Amino acid sequence: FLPSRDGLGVVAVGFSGGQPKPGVEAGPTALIDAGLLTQLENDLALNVTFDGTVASYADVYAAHPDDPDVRGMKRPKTVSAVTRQISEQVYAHARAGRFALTLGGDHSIAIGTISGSAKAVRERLGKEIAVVWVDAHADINTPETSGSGNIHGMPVAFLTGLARETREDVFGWIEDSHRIGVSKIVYIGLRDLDVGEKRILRENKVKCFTMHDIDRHGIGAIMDMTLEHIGPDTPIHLSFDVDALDPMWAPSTGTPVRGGLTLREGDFIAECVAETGALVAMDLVEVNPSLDEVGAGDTIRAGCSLVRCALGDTLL
Ligand code: B3U
Ligand code: MN
Ligand code: MN
Repeated sequence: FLPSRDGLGVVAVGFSGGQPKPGVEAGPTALIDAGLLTQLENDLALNVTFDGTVASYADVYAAHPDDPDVRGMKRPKTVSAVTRQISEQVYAHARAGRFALTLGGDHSIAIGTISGSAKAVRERLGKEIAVVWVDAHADINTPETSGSGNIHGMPVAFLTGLARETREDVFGWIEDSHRIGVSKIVYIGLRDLDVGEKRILRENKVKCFTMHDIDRHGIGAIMDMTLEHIGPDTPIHLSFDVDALDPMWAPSTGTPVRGGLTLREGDFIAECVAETGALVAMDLVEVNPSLDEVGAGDTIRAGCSLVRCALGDTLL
């Protein structure tokens, strides 16, 4: 089984509304200006489909001038409308057999990317995707467990159905075909979890490899266990939050947490999922070049490296 790949579709999401810090909307432009797409086209000979626009969602913001909290969620209608749009874009790429690469933006956008790939892969290959979520955080708060109300801390809850809403304009558009089972997620790099999130992860027996596990077993064994849990013949969506890397390598991100992955460990994770031949989509999120301007170049270079590795650049 190999999900035959017919080129690469790029979605550039200049969106920061899932969290309070401005600047992360400039992530995609910074990555593209650093030459990421040229590298993929020239060095990896990928056939890139990209409309050349970094969406700013001015129309969505204008349509929701005041976007009052719903169940404590901040900017719920804006985030819902943006992620719904992304879901359709990723779906279109994946349905056509293209690898869907989404450049963020904050991690709330994974509500769109993963729902889009889950639906497309169900239709195209008759399979449920697995998700490798690489992050310092689990982003699995429900609106009720979240202390911050920031939706970038909730995408996994909405994608698994642990959080649900009936209002169509507040994520009620998410259908069963968009969802993934909790057993299909593997976390790598966790080190900053809320109390409610720990309970959710335990109660649902979610596969988690924390920094402690990486220290104990080494990243090689962790990747063996990750791919063993996922099993063969399973299309994989890699959602990579750059804050999984230690701030030494990626300081320009909204919520850096010390004690993270080295650059090599991050690249190795991407290389191992690429090696399976089953990777169908990747998100790279939370690159915020306006935070720690001294380290922005390092952060962007690290982001470009992770994407190249996930697309097979470092495999012989
Ligand atoms: N768990 C916290 C903090 C957080 C989650 N994701 C990031 N930060 N980047 C929350 O707000 O839900
Ligand atoms: Mn995240
Ligand atoms: Mn994070």
